[in-house]
Amino acid sequence: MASYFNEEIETLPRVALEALQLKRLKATVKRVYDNVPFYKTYLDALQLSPESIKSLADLHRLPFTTKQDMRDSYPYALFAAPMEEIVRIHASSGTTGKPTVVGYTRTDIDNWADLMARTLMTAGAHKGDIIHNAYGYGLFTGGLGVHNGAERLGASVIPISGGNTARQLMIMQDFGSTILTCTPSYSLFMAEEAMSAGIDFRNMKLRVGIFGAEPWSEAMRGEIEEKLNLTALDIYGLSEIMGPGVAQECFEGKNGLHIWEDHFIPEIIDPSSGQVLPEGEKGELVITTITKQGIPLIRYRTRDITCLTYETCVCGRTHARIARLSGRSDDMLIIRGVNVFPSQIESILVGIEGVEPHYMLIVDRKENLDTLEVQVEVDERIFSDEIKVLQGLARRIEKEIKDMLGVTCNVKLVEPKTIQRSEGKAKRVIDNRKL
Ligand code: DLL
Repeated sequence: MASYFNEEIETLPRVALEALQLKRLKATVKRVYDNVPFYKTYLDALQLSPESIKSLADLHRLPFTTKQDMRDSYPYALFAAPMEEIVRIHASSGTTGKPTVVGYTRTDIDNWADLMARTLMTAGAHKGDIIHNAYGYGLFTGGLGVHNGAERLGASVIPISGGNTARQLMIMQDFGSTILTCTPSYSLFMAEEAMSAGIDFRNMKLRVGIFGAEPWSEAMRGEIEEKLNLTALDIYGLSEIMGPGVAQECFEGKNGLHIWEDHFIPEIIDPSSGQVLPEGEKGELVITTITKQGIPLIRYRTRDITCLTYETCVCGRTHARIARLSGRSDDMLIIRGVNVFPSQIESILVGIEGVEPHYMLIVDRKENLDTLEVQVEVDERIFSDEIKVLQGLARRIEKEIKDMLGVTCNVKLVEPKTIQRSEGKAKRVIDNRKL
């Protein structure tokens, strides 16, 4: 039998769950209509008012919200609460140099902690667990999101954040960590480092790993479970909607991630037509938040590809499940946990003298760490310069990319006209990672 953080809500019969969703959806539409000019304009143009929401099916009549809308509203224009009520701000990569900004009220932070505690328990965590939280702390939602949930649950959390792997391994052993939270690729990197340091995970107390924030596969799950000697579970979330804890795979079922429907309404759409797809069909996940106050979003297009099932689950939870994510409907890459859009790199390159706007991103995974090589064409003049000048330019581009996007890369300058030109959509990315 599963243990629940909030049994009543987690096992709520679907009829009651849907009634709760409708009540909350109505309140959310009213909140954004009254407080966010963007939504008011949109709804007025469609001749929709908060009162036109009479059933959950009416959700489909509402407009989508996109990452572009968030960018156009940078930084605060989509906030539905006055700044006096916003107690936390997080951000993630946008499609240009500017990040996507989200704000949380005290109630939002409280709900998030509850949902993350529920998420951790769904993965089999309980009081007495020692949660080794190696998600990054900072503007990224991973670190603080998991942290608050662990405290809310009453577990002991180690706020180790990312990096310094040798120290991570020492602490994990000495402190008796029982649960590991980090990106799946970082867990494999830890395994590698442990191996070379002669550390055996079989002598550790880790039982469960809660891995997400980037795509991974069943094959990777197998490898992680074997190398780290634990049960590896999938966690999903995105900062626009809240952060980690939007959906979580349960320990008992280990087959799809429960999406917390008392706070979020999921839909799957055809990414090109926008049509809602039936249960079980693969498409883009769209999420409407129904309890958020700081920045409620109506039909947010996540760009993540998955499918939904409402089938009952062995764990007893009634909330729908999404399948492991199988890709994106845009060109966003996740490199060492950092979201990167090719357009962001492009906007950095165009600002640099002597560099042509022709580039190629080559992503790979070496020894379980993502690598990014940026091949950039330089103009004739620069190319005929001495090697020192070229090297200086390459280091400068690497530094600008690191400063702006937070991702380390290796820049390779190439001769003019060597990057393949395209007559249609330019191919900017070669992703050699086999996930
Ligand atoms: O990655 C929040 C998070 C932190 C989730 C810790 C899980 C654990 P963002 O930086 O806004 O937020 O990136 C969100 O990451 O739209 C997906 O494309 C991707 N992503 C998140 N979880 C998974 C997952 C956090 N389990 C974006 N599988 C999302 C595949 C994932 N991709």
